[in-house]
Amino acid sequence: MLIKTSHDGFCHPVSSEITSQRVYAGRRDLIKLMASGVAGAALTSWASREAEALTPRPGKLAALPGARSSLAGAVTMEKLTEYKDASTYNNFYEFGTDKADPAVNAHTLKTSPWTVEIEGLVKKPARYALEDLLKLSAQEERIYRLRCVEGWSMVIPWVGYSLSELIKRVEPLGNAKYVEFVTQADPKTMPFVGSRVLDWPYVEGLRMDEAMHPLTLLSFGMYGEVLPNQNGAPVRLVVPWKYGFKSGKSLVKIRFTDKQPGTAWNKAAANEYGFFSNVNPTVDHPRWSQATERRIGEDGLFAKKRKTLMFNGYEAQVGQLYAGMDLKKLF
Ligand SMILES: Nc1nc2c(c(=O)[nH]1)N[C@H]1C(S)=C(S)[C@@H](COP(=O)(O)O)O[C@H]1N2
Ligand SMILES: [Mo]
Repeated sequence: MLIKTSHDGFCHPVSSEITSQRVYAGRRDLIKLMASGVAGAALTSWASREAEALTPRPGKLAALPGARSSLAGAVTMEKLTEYKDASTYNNFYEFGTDKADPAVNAHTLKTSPWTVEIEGLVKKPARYALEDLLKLSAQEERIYRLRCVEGWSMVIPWVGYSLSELIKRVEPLGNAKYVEFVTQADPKTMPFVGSRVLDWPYVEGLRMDEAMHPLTLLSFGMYGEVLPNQNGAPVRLVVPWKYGFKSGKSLVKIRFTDKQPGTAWNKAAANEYGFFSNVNPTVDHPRWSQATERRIGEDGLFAKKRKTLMFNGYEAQVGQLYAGMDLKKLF
């Protein structure tokens, strides 16, 4: 049964309905686990995970479910960050520089209609309407750690598909070596575009092999719903082994180039924010250590800082991309 509401202009199941579907799916998994005899130790973490997945959400956004990803490394078993924290503690400078600003200000972002342009060194340049982009590949749920360069991290169930699915579709030319991500910069709806904190639009970039890596996620949702504006609606990148600023929000253009793109934070301070910006506990930021991090939601008086992991814990999956590179120089 699908319960529909009409107050916000589109139809979607209410959150209680989503919840019961999840509980149902969860029970089935549990029965399977019991039957296979591996319940035991797994059970506690399974139970706490399910409890986490049931964290009450606003339920005001359209449902965007995805099948749990089976990709190696794409699902961490760590405790999820509360939806409330993930959606109220944000970096999105177009809406202000305080962590609380985006949640307060981003309601003005107009996410429909939305198009993403694919241009540059590709055989098939295209202009995708969001609706078509959403359907280009099956939506998956990936539970990724995201580690901000400022020293905090979250664990978020993102919904989307590998960026490589889109890249294969547009057929990059042989001389395409980098991918540039251009994000929305609309001074009418984004109050801080026009301020001088950054050079707008916010631009990011990846080397082609990084962009093609299956863990690089083109994301449309989180916690089973479409992205809230403050998290980069309607479409953003999530590159889990790099500092958070590499994951551009509210993408409008993806451009294939033969030169390393000039990126927003690199232009602002090249000595502090390198092009690669792989999470690396052994390479300090010039003004602070990167060896430890604070997990958002664990910041009580006695909460211990966590050790930051090489490539944010994704070394087995992505380490090979950087074989032979001096990561102190190419930070
Ligand atoms: N367009 C745009 N994208 C952006 C930013 C930004 O200011 N503008 N901030 C980045 C930074 S510094 C981080 S840590 C992540 C935060 O993502 P989240 O708010 O969804 O956790 O978004 C990144 N993407
Ligand atoms: Mo960040």
